[in-house]
Amino acid sequence: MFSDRARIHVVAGRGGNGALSFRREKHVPKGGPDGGDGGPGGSVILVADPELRDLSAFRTRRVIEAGKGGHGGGSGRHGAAGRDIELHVPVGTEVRDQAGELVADLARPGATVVVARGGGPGRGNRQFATPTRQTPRFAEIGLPGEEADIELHLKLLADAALVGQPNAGKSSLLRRISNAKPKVASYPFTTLAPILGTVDAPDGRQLVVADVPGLIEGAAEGIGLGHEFLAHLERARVLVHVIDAAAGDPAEQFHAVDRELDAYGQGLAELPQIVVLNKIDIAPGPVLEVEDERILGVFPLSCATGEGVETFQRSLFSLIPAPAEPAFEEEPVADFLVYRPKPRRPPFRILRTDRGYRVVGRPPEGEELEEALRAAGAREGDEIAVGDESFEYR
Ligand SMILES: Nc1nc2c(ncn2[C@@H]2O[C@H](COP(=O)(O)OP(=O)(O)OP(=O)(O)O)[C@@H](O)[C@H]2O)c(=O)[nH]1
Ligand SMILES: [Mg+2]
Repeated sequence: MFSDRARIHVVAGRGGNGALSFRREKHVPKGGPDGGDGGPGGSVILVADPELRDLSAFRTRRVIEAGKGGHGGGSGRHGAAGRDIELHVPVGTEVRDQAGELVADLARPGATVVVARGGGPGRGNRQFATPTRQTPRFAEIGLPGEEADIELHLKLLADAALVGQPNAGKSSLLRRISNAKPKVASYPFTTLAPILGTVDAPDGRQLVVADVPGLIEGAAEGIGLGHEFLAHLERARVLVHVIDAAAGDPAEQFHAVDRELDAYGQGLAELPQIVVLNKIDIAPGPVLEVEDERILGVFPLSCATGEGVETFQRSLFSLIPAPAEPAFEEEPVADFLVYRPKPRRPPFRILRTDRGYRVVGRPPEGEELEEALRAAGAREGDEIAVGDESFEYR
């Protein structure tokens, strides 16, 4: 069963206690303090893994705890660092906090976010010795690790997404053009979960196309399979709108689906569309009487006979431009989105540099930026570059 949501409880490890200890040697009557520091607690880190398809791994794994830091010991022994837990999630996973605020978007393979940071270690009494206080009879205890309820929401990353009413032939089309083999049947709502297929071009270029469950009037209010799956269209660059030419006026069907996209919001109604008029084997010569600047092209075809499919497939590659990926020398950590109900502020990205982090895009200021840097894994002393300025993280 495909699972695109998960709620997990993450607990970072507590930092180990510093030791309270004095040197004991045969011929040294009053040994100095030698209590070592505790080890830092382990953190819980999410990592975007391109091998994963969904979040079903979290159905049975709800509480995730990182390791505790070890306690310090005598003779200056430091406690061991607690073990970090790296949780693998599919690429395209959005992370929200308890309040429902978007914290980070793991949209790139290898992107990471620290969702619970390990507690700081306690210092041993050796660290507190000063010329005037030679026998400190105290040590620090380690700090508790962070703990949080977080929500994961997978939004598939596809170049194009198929939309249309049930039975229009979306899955049939994906079977024709890609390596995916979704189920096809003559009843509505055959497709119950989104599926991705890869379409190959002769020149080696590839496109990822998503097939999502069919959409009917009122879907935005929860009718049919509802609009739950429309979230997977949000990140598509183009919608491939599949219409059953044998099921009545294509324009009416077009508008019916379009109204649902509009009702859902999140920019779906603004996405460019490539329209497919399917089933020309039983409804030859269909015409779409719609004037709309979002429509990049209209392709009559038949998934049953294959007629027109090749032309459509070729056009997909010319109509969908290659993604404008800015070239970054640094490694992306994650896309962070500061949630504003509307308008949605464009994401900013935090990149790892050799000395710390660089923030690109339109970062927020103050606490929000600090929070994002913290989640990216920034530690005291890291150099943070924002635009032309740079400062030290603390
Ligand atoms: N005659 C004819 N039938 C087709 C064509 N394309 C698909 N079909 C049939 O239409 C029915 C629905 O096809 P699907 O591909 O399952 O449609 P879908 O849009 O994925 O439907 P849902 O998953 O329910 O939303 C199946 O019985 C297909 O065999 C076509 O070009 N011509
Ligand atoms: Mg289907």
